[in-house]
Amino acid sequence: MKVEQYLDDVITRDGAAHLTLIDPDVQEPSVASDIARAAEKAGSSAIMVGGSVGASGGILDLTLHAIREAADLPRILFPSSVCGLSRYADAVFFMSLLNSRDVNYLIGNQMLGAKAVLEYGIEPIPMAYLIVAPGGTVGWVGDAKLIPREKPELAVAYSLAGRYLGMRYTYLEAGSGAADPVPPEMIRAVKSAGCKTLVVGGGIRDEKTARAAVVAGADIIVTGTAIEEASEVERTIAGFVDAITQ
Ligand code: 1GP
Repeated sequence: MKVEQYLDDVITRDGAAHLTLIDPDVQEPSVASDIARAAEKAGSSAIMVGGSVGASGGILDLTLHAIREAADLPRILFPSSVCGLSRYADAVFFMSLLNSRDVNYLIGNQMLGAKAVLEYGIEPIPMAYLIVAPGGTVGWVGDAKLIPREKPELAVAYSLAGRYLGMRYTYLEAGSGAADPVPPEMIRAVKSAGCKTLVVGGGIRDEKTARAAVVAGADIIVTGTAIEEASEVERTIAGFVDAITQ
């Protein structure tokens, strides 16, 4: 439980943690390495590596290598399927997309990948992954029955179900690049219902939105698109880190 314990310690110490999401399909490994270096300098707590389409095979391994050379931060896989696993990571968000209609995203890919996780020695962090409208590409790929934004009680019920199944993390996902992030009311409801570690991401583009999510109860904030599009990467990440830990 090294990476999970590390994140717990960061959250206890700083109130919240920031994770930098790198999608290997979006940039060359050399650029991923620049982002990782900037993330470490800016105080981000770990690098999440994954994406809905194309984050697998050689480019995934090369990106993980590039990140390792640039920064000492833990590298956590964020796989969309069994193809998103690699031996060159420290941990994996071992997710079940609880509101998917497709058994492959509920348990099929997990079964196919479990032996590799064991053999590679990467740390599995059990996670209830929930996709909230609008859901974006991941909602489409994962065949999610999107949780309506005005129905926090549905997110609470899924998060509780995940917790009772032994998942210590819940991830409320609005979809990468979402026009609207997860509503604070939904974050508040899920945290109030006793979620241990609550991750929120999708459409968080500015410090104010990140801060509002933490005030509502998020323990971990994930940003990808805002970093990909930033002209000054280190400053952008530092802004998020300051906003959620102040
Ligand atoms: C996507 O929640 C993450 O899975 C991050 O979303 O790219 O919108 O930051 P963004």
